Amino acid sequence: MPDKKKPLVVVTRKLPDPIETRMMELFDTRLNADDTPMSHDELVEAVATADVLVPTVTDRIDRGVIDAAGPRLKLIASFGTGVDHIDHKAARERGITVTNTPGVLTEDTADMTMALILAVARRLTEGERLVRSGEWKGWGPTTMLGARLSGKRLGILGMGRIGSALARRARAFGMSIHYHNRRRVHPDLENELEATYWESLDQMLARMDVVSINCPHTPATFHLLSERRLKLMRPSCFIVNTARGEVIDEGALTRLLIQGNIGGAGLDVFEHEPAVNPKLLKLDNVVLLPHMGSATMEGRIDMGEKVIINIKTFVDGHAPPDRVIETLL
Ligand code: 8YV
Repeated sequence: MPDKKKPLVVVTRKLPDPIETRMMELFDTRLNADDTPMSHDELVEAVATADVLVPTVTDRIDRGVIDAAGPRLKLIASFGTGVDHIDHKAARERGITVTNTPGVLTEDTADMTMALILAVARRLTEGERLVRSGEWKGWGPTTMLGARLSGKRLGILGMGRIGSALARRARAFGMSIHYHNRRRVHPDLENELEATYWESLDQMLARMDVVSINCPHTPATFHLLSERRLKLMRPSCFIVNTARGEVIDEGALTRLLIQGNIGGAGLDVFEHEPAVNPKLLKLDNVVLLPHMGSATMEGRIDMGEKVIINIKTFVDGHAPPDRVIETLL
């Protein structure tokens, strides 16, 4: 007999085994063993009876899903930091708390961002493709030349946790740090990073060698890098995105890359994931990854533990630590 006091927790995707096991011990947990993403109808069905929903970035928790929630659903404990897949207004109206898992994927995502910057500037994947193709004719003094990172300017769009962690790494590679953010960061952090603040994103974009997107996707950042802004970038500039595809106008970026108005791109996220603009696939100066910025085993376990802590504190009657406050979005 299931313990009636345990909350019914529906997990939409397969999580690491230790997390699923602990959830099974603590809650009346419904797992998704074969990891097939749930359809809209399946999500609607799940929220009708669940006390807690644990979605991921691949689940669209829109107003339709939230309106279908039964009276028991009081918590959406998302597995991930970004929360743009959830309609927060609809959740608030229904009195549903939303939590996420910030902080634990900072270092992994910053590592991947640095890896993408290196990969684009030094033509890593292009070189690898050449060797694998069997077409490599041997070393040449003017072949496979990339761009030196040391001494170059990195413009970080969004100086939050991941932006700052990226800045620390980039400094170790000899890059100088520039940033644009909704708010200027604390002087201590600015001093530590020797970072230059740009109130005007346009002004910053026009002067950078590399631009990295590290801000969340919100209504205010949708297509923040519009065609007009992308055109401000220097033709040699590289752009990397490990945040959300929607922040860049992917169509405009693709056109500008093809026209040679942008030097290269490293993209871990896409506007219409998992679809990728087919024209991007043909470009050599583009490195494409399948949204794996935070994909380490350690990170996934830390994320799962955060989800568990959020659920446990909530069902024990306390405010969960990682509540998403709508006004901060
Ligand atoms: C996660 C991410 O893997 O946390 C985020 O915001 O983009 C990813 O790195 C994903 O969201 C898990 O739901």
